[in-house]
Amino acid sequence: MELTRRDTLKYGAAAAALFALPEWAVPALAAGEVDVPFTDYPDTFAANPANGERRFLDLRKVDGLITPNDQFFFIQHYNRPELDAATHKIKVSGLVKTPLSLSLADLQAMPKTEIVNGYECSGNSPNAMQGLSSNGRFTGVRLRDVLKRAGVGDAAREVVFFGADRGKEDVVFRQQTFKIEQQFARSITLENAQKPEPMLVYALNGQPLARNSGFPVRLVMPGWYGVANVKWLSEIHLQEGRFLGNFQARWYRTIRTVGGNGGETDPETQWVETEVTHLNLKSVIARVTKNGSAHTVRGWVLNDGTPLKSVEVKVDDGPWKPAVLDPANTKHSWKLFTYNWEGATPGAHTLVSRVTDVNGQVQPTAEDLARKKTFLENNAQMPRKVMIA
Ligand SMILES: Nc1nc2c(c(=O)[nH]1)N[C@H]1C(S)=C(S)[C@@H](COP(=O)(O)O)O[C@H]1N2
Ligand SMILES: [Mo]
Repeated sequence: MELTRRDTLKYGAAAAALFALPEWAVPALAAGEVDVPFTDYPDTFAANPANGERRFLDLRKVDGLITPNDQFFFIQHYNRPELDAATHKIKVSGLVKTPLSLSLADLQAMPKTEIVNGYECSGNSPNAMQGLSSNGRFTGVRLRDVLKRAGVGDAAREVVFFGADRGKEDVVFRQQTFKIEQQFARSITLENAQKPEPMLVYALNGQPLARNSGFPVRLVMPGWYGVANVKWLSEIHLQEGRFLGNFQARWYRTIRTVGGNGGETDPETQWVETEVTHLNLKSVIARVTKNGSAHTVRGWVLNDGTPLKSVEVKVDDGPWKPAVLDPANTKHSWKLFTYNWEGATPGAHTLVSRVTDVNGQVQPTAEDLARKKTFLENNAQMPRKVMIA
C-alpha cells in the first residue's frame, strides 16, 4: 500500500508507521538462503494431481502473506461448472420483500469491499501435507448489502446458498435410500449473514475468480472452514426453518465422545455431533531454510479471528520457544510466523509448532483429539521432519 504525504497528515504518524511496513516481513528467500529439505513428504505428493480436479498448496513454496492465484488450492464435490458471466444470474429468493436476480455487473456496481482472508478445507490434515489451505485478497460486496437491497422478510431466520454445481446423493430415510440429484448448498443463520464480514466475492488478488475458485461469484465467510465458501453461487434463499441439505446437516459434521471414559459401554460417555463452522486454532510449519549457519523456521496459523497470544516451536526434545508473528498479518488472514532456530546441527530433526490464543485455547496434540472419531476439523499439532546436511 502506498501512503502519500497527504495520507500521512490525515491519518497521523502512527498510521504512517503501520502502512510503511513491508507488504510482508516473511520475504522471498534472501541471497544465499536455501531450503532445508523435509523428509516427511510422501513420494506421491503432487500439488496438481493428474486428473486436474483439485490443487494442493505446496507449503514449501509459501514466501509471503498472499498465495498466488496459480497456487491457490481448490477442491469441490461435483463438477466445476463453466458459467457465462454475461448471462449468469444470482437469484435472491424466499422470504424477501423484493426477489432479485443479480448479474456480475450488478454486483460490481455496488459498493466494493476487500478482505485478506485465509482458510482451509475442514478435511485438511497431515495426509494432505496441509495443502488444502491458502490466503488471498478477496474483492466483492458485503452480503448484508445484498440482503438489504432485497429486504429481509420478518419470518426469515436462515440463509441458504446454492452453487450451480450438482450431483447425486444418497438421502437416507429409515430403511429407504433415495438417490437424489441436488445442487451443492450450505446455509448460515440470518444473524451470521448480517455480520459485516460475509462477502459475495468476484475477484481474488485483483483477478476475476478462476473457474476453479467459483467464477463468477462465490460466498466468502471469513473465519470459517472452506466448505462455507460456496462457489459458482446461483441462489441465495431466505427461509424460516433450518436447512437440512447433505453438505450442511450430514456430510460436514464432527462426531466425538465427551464425558465418562469414552468407552462405548460407559453410560457416562456421550456421543456429540456438531456442524463444521468456524476454523479451529491451528499452526503448521511450512518451510525451513538455511543461510550459512543460520536456520529459519516459517509457518502459518489459521483460526476464527480471535487474537493470538503466542506461537511456539519445539525442536526435537527441546523446550517450547517463542516464534515471532508477522506484522503484515490481519484479523482474518492466515498468520505467518518465523522462528530463528539457533544451534541447528547436521542430521535428522523433528520440529513442531503450537499456537495459543488470548482466550487461553491451545492447539491440541493428535493425542488430545483421540475422542474426535471423524477426520474433519483435524487441527492437531503436526510434527515435521527435516534433514540438515
Ligand atoms: N459450489 C460449491 N462450492 C464449494 C464446494 C463445492 O463442492 N461446491 N466445496 C467447498 C469446500 S468443501 C471447500 S474446502 C472450498 C474450497 O474452496 P477453494 O476451492 O476455492 O479453495 O469450497 C467450498 N465451496
Ligand atoms: Mo472442504
